[in-house]
Amino acid sequence: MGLKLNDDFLWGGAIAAHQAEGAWNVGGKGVSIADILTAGAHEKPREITDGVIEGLNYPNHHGIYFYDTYKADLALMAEMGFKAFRTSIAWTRIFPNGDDAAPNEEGLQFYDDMFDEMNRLGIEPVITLNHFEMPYHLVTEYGGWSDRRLIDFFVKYAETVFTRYKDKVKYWMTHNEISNQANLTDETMGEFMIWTNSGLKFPEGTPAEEKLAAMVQAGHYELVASAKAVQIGHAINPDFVIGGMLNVAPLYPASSKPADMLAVQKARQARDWFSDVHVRGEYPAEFEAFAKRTGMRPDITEEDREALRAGTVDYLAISYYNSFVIKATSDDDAEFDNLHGYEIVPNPEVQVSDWGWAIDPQGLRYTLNELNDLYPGLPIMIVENGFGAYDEVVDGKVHDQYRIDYLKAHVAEVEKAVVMDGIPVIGYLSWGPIDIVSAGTGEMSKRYGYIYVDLDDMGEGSGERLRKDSFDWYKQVIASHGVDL
Ligand code: P53
Repeated sequence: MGLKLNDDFLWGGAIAAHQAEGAWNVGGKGVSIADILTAGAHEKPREITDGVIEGLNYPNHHGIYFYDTYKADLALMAEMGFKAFRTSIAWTRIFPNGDDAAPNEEGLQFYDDMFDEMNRLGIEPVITLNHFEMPYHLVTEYGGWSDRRLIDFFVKYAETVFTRYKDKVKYWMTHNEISNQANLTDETMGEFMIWTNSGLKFPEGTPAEEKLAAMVQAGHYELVASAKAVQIGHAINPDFVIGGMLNVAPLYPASSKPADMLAVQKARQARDWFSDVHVRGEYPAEFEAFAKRTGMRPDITEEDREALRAGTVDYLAISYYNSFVIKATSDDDAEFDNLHGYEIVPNPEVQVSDWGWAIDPQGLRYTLNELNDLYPGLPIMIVENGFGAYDEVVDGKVHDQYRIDYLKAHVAEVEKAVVMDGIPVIGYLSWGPIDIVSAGTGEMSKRYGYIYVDLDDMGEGSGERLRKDSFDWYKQVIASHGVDL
């Protein structure tokens, strides 16, 4: 038995344009930074190629053909009773190069039709402006978000779509998982994260300090762009609800050693400045001290700071998948900073998925409480959570009890956070309600869906959709307002 949530709670699911739509060069769309990512696998990073190279496997070129199938797919979401559906606008359908003088009407029309369809089905659109899919041209011509001019390109794009869809979309978020790039030294995923967030790719052997300074600069421009978009959005429609979006994961100390606890705090601060700026419009003192101490000297003007203060977000959108354990590599606390003094170690207390992601439902309740401690009363929407797993089709059925188990345990913790802890969570959108291309690995076989899509890692298959066992489970959860888990 779960705890009942209010009728207006936004149950649903979430995807991103580049992982689903395909049609990468159709309808006037330009090349995005996702279009030049090859397929990888667990612990085999996706390759970032110089442009599209013939003969390589680029899974985002086809996605699940959502560009052509969205009506039928949305009908399946409606069948599950979805109240809300999150997707992104592919920036490159609107401004194919990012610096174009005028938007591409065919791209604008495509989302007009899609949002009309959602509204017709009674499904609230929740829209991400920038989900790992900025125009590749902005990388080749400007060096991605290392260039201040990106602020204006993004703001123009945001203003264009806010104006166009002002009566069709109410819930927005600016940059997907903006703080991922703080993990830029991660051996397997670091390169991916700074690429997808900022369009930055460093030559082999670039010192970590240099990468960190570039990330801070890019992150700052992204935050200013977000804040300006928030302000413009509210001017276009005061009813808009515009959020920042972050991946959140609890960090646990490896032991009760004080150095481990301090290391946890430092690891958290290495990411939390993004949400602090989104929510409070100010850099935290710790960040300012760090920038000064390292001699980083980011380009942050007084005018930027004013923009940040004036464009704070209405809510936080979060993704939650897993938790991590942090171990101090030194007892000397003077060494702790964003790059030094700690490492991530396995957690012997929890199980992991086939991709090594820790399964930690209680960590979700912990995280929701922690966020509310940091930003009291700020609405939180969970816009990603789910279990990437291999599925097997037997006689046209997928018995995905493992996925139901994961989701059931996580939803139960969300309900406790809302009902017992009083945390203002306004929605739960699970990730990939229909199977899509994995962002991290480019695989099709890392599946999150309630709906199975018959396509494999090479893009082969009929594309047919099948309801998994979890489809009926989620339908019953939504219908019972979270009681029948
Ligand atoms: P996949 C980790 C690695 C890559 C992307 O991830 C990630 C994360 C989690 O922080 O972010 C989100 O597909 C992202 C989605 C993505 C989802 O996690 O690698 O917003 O685009 O698909 C799941 O299993």
